[in-house]
Amino acid sequence: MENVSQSVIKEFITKKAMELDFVKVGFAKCEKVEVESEFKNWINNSYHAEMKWMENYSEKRMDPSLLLDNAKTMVVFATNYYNKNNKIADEFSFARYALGTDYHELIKNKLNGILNELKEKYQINGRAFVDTAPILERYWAEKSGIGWIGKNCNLITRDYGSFVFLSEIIIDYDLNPDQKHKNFCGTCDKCIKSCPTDAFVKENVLDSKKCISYITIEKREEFTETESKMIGNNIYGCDICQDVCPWNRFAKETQITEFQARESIIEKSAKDWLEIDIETYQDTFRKSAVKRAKYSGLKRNILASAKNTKLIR
Ligand code: B12
Ligand code: SF4
Ligand code: SF4
Repeated sequence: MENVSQSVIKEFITKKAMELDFVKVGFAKCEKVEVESEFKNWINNSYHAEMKWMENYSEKRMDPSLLLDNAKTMVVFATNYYNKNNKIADEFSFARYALGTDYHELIKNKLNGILNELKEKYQINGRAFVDTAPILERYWAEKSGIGWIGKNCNLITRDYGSFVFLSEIIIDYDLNPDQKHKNFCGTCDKCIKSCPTDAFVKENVLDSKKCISYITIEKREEFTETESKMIGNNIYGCDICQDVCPWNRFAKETQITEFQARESIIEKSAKDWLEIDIETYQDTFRKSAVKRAKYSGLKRNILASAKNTKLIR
């Protein structure tokens, strides 16, 4: 490739991303992370609970340049998934990110589209990642200037708040890095104070064992008595530490139809949820991230929530 400046490639990627409904793009040098000790402490304190997979590929997580030959640049993308209404059947709460279609494949296809054009037009090679790779996505989003890591651990953007998915491409081409984002939490600590289970060990550090999101999505076995009570009325995931964040006043309803709340989810009554059978579960959650909790997991969550809200004894 000759005579193509870095800014042309950056502009090309950014323009493509906007056409594909991403709301933010940022660029960082792909190299070792600067938070190795924070991450290792998190694992050593077992704050990852039973998510044993968080212990794997440590070398790559600490240095994502090992994920691609001749890796040079980490490009980070944010996708707005905000849905205003997450009160289902009035009695229960559901994490907004799971009200629509599973984001993994949808976003990866878009990133692969960008990569194909980069290869064709500029002979640039790369790999796309969404959520599941050993990449500290929030760290890279902050470093590439998309937003900052709030005290609630979430990546917050100034224009859209924190209800954004993160994803990346790593490419074998040097591009000017953007500046790390400034932190705008200030003296606020609403998220820390509002967490119903006291899951924050301190600012920026979450003990997954106490987090409703972990308990309702990742935990495989039956609940202990304490866990049953901890989940309150949250039947899948938890948005509380984001709902209280003042920056989420800037959240805007997503324009991506696939991420809008499915009617089959928001229109079910409390009775429908309590009586949900495996066929209805499969119909309602076809191509949905909720499949991660499996039918038995969701049913377990519904029963515990229904007891907490006194719908059943
Ligand atoms: C494991 C995981 C979880 C676990 C653990 C969460 C956690 N806080 O780590 C559980 C199951 C609990 C979880 C819950 C949720 N998750 Co999750 N999860 C992940 C996953 C797969 C890995 C995260 C990770 O590496 N954690 C390890 C910790 C140590 O890393 P970290 O939180 O990023 O912390 C770093 C920084 O905070 C920094 N740091 C540490 N200490 C300090 C101190 C200071 C002062 C500073 C500045 C920095 C700093 O160093 C740490 C290591 O780099 C990512 C995808 C990915 N590959 O990154 C999605 C991801 C983080 N999850 C996501 C979502 C949407 C959620 C939920 C909102 C879902 C829900 N509604 O129920 C909740 C939010 C809970 C919360 N408050 O964090 C999104 C977040 C998008 C965003 N805007 O931030 C991600 C990025 C997935 C995606 N591709 O979009 N998740
Ligand atoms: S997701 Fe819910 S339980 Fe987890 S830290 Fe935030 S408020 Fe607490
Ligand atoms: S609630 Fe306050 S402290 Fe927490 S993430 Fe939002 S701005 Fe930061």
